[in-house]
Amino acid sequence: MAFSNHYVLFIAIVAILVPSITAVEYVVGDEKGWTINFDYQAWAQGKEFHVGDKLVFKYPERAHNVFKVDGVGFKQCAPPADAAALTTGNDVITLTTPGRKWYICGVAQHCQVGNQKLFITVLDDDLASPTISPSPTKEDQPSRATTITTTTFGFIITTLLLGLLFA
Ligand SMILES: [Cu+2]
Repeated sequence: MAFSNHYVLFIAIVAILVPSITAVEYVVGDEKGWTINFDYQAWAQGKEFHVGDKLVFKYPERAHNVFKVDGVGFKQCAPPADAAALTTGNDVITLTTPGRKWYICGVAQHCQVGNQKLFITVLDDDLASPTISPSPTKEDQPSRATTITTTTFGFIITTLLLGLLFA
């Protein structure tokens, strides 16, 4: 039966793509990007970071970099000796595990003096979802990146479905 085949395919596609649709891409610092003299704690406040979401660090190449550090490295503005920095100027970090995450800039005194450091807590969706209240906080955080991602995936799904229907 052609119809039931399509139906199974449809369910499979939705099951694969739904987590991608709901993932949020956060441009750190929004239009200011990753820079000095910006309050990244204020920026992170009120945002909910979930496993699967992405952080995008944007800055002019070579002006800054991104080190993922631990709590001590964050406090001391010191990346681990063996750590490699992200340096492309458009560094995307996917939040793959829940818990606390720390990021600093390792260029000159940007972290110490310029306060170029970010601390976030990534929520575990498996634990968080039953307790999520129907509060209107989602409306506070429609970033441009989210819209673009959702639109792109919506387009892909539509295209796939049309392809299936007319196959
Ligand atoms: Cu910097």
